[in-house]
Amino acid sequence: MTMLSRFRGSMLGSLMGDCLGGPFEGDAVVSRTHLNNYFQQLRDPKKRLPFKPYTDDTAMTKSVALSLIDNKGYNAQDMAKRFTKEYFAEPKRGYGSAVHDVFMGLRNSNCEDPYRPAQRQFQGMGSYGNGAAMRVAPVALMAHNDEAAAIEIATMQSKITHSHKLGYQGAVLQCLAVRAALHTQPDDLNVVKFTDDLIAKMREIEKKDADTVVEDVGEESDAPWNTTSYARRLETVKSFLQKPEPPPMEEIHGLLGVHVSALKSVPTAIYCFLASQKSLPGIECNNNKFQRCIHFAISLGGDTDTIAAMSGAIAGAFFGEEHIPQELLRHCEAVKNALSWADKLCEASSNAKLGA
Ligand code: R7I
Ligand code: MG
Ligand code: MG
Ligand code: MG
Repeated sequence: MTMLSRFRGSMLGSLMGDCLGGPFEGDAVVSRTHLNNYFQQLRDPKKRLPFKPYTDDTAMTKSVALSLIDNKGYNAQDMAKRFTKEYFAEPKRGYGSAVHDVFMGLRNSNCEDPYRPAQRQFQGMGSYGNGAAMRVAPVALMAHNDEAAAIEIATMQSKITHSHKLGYQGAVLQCLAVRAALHTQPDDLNVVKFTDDLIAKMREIEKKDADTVVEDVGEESDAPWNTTSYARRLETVKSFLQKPEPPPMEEIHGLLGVHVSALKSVPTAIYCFLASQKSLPGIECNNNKFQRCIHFAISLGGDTDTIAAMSGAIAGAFFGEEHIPQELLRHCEAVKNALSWADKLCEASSNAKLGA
């Protein structure tokens, strides 16, 4: 499989998760039978169905992709301007409820300091929403040869809207997951090892990010910060993957989450990708593992567009364009645009000078 196929798969996967998951955002859970029916109808060429528009997840992914392409790397002010322009052109794409204030601040200051408005969010704490993670896949593609640059750019692009540690760390984790998928041969995937590698990387990042008090505590302790650790959440992912079947929905909701916060959605998206390598009870998918992943992600309910977009970006990078069902793609808005972002990212990534 070529890298180009994986780039295209990742951009299409993210788009499809967003478009097909969008109608269910906020539902408590979505019955798998209902979803079997939904996917069957979508695949039926005779059925005329309402078009599935993309939401903020894709609107922001577009800005990240085009900014990286046109600048041959990361340019904070340019990216902030694109986010702002995109938002005011189409504010009704389902954006998070607080992020509007960031775009107002950016517009009013002409993006002079592109990080300043985000720092004011939530009484100066910054947002820990999943908005920086949901749009990060182009960073993983652009920096597919350079992990340090991927981490740096994932962090900095987050801080334009999400300066809370959990906001940008979630984006870093999602970026690392897409990169890992890009570099894993389908026959070589070991879901536990995939998770262990991410755990090791997040431990490092969390250690570096911890304030002094936390560093003194040591990583084996039960200090409160550990309950908000991505590495810890990924341990839960691993324990779920080691069971013969996914745990009951309440356990997935309680221990991983399906929330608009990055902490309670990014590990969940990674879990959806890894769990859907095997058949899942109640999910019909014509043996297409990509479709199974999107189906499973939506079935969890909550932040369905975002969790499906994030797991779709990972699954698409892993399986490549060829595994993404055309019958489903034809319902999604902006497929041609997503393909062009992938193609340009592929070209730009080969001669990019990275570093944020
Ligand atoms: O993170 P963000 O861009 O929203 C993305 C979500 C995705 O599901 C999209 O599909 C879209 O529907 O929205 O936007 P923010 O407004 O920054 O964060 C989203 C929400 O997370 C906020 O509206 C809050 O409900 C919550 N949140 C916080 N709550 C308390 N304290 C984020 N940060 C905080 C916080 O610090
Ligand atoms: Mg959305
Ligand atoms: Mg929404
Ligand atoms: Mg969402």
